[in-house]
Amino acid sequence: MICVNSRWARMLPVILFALAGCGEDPVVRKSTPIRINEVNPVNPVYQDMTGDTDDWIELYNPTDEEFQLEGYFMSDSANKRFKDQFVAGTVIPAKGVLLVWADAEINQSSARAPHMTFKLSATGEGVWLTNPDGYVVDRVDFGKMPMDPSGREWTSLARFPDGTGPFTWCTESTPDATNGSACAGVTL
Ligand SMILES: [Ca+2]
Ligand SMILES: [Ca+2]
Repeated sequence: MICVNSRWARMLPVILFALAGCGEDPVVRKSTPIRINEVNPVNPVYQDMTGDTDDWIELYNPTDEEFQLEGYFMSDSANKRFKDQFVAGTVIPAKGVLLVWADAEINQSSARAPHMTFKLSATGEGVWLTNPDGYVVDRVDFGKMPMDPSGREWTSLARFPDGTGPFTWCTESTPDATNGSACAGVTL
């Protein structure tokens, strides 16, 4: 049995109230503005720093201030949303993007160029961005890339406009750059 003397018993509500004020309000974190902006589960062209053409995910910051992503989680599994956590110094510039490599090669990872422990499935799956308190900030589910009318495969799945629009399969991916408005694809 755990006992406290009467003085500590009187102080306990004050201490708990003070602790509750530490850190960020979960409600505030829940409204994180960062969005999954583009996903490329089949990448035969764009290279990471080691020359690999790996899968990638692009995050977008729609605000006028840079966003510190330290402590946020990314995953390709709804049941394991805390697979990978962004380290200190991971920043998304104002009105800018951050490219995240999904290549299961975390030995290549840095704050500037994060690499995840998972890859993306070409036949479809999902991507989850979760805040440090466990709230899902954004997610996208996708299926196998469809064929376009000329027989080519789409190259990526991107939001138009950046951050707010629906995901659309595109023929021209825009890795590490905002999506612009050039995609004439198929809305998911
Ligand atoms: Ca790689
Ligand atoms: Ca892009």
